[in-house]
Amino acid sequence: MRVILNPKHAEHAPPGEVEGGAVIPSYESPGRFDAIRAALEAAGGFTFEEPPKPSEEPVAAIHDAAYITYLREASAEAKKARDPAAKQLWPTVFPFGPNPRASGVRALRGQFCFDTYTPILPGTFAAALGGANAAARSADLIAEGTERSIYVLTRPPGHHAEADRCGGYCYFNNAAIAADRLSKRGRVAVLDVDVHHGNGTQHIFYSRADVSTVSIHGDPGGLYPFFSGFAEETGTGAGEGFNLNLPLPPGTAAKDYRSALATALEAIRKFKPMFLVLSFGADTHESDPIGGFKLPTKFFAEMGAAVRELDFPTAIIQEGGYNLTTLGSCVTEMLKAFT
Ligand code: SP5
Ligand code: ZN
Repeated sequence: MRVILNPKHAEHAPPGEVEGGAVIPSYESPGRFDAIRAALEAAGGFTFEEPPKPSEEPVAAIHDAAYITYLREASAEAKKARDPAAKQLWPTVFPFGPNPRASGVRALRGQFCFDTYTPILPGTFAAALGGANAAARSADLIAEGTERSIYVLTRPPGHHAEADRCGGYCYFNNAAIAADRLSKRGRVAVLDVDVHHGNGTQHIFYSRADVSTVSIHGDPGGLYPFFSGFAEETGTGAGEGFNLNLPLPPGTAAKDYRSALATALEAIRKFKPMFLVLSFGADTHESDPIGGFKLPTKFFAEMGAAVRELDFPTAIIQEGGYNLTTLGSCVTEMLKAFT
């Protein structure tokens, strides 16, 4: 299987994240990428390549121009700063209300971001752009029929990123970029199995009938992102009926996950897409430090086989997964089903 790498991922390395008013080590780290790559190399059967020289074109198809400019300029500002504190841009205020004014840089940090998990660092723009271009490349290879399935090894992840906001460790929505590119050739289903609801992907396609979004995740009543991912969210306008959320309680194990997966796959079959994008997070694993689900490693092979059986050309995009010891095996088990 061909693996498209984000060659710039390590330029984004958050020094920490805020939890309960304290700074703790960031769960989303460059070591995640290295762990996955090492596991795939050890397993064999995977070839690694970089996308062509990155451009902003894939990103502009999904994200607002002002947001892209903000990320580019804020990253450059952080790079230029001498004061170490000014090399990390954290939002502190989130403008809201009927007439929010967000022109100054401190207000913009909160206007273009919806949480405290997503700082802008000197290399954030380059790293996010590298991932977006890797996702675009994967979509193009799938669209042309060059590959039947392909995997994008990237971080930071993408599925929480909205058209005009970062959040949840995500800056550019890699899966949405891939899905939108594929949608030029035919209907696309996005299946999101990260343990967190992909609010960005849902929102981006919420009113579209040509891209259906299906997600299995922890009930947002108790799990991040808390504000999105409830079963009642089914799409709007022309997109009504093309968004399916399958929230599951904390502690969900293989048996209940299997039924939800069957429901998701059935909905995708009924939609009859030409292409599939799999937003793959391994944070459903029983060892994940923030997920709360109880899937054993061997279930990832079953998940891969079940998705493979749909038999659509598939771009697989890496999202979350935060236990560095088990992450590589989860990804490998899942991908081996496609090879
Ligand atoms: C792509 C992705 O998986 N993003 C996830 C963003 C979740 N951020 C919230 C992390 C909160 C961690 N809380 C620590 C509690 C551990 N017991
Ligand atoms: Zn996640």
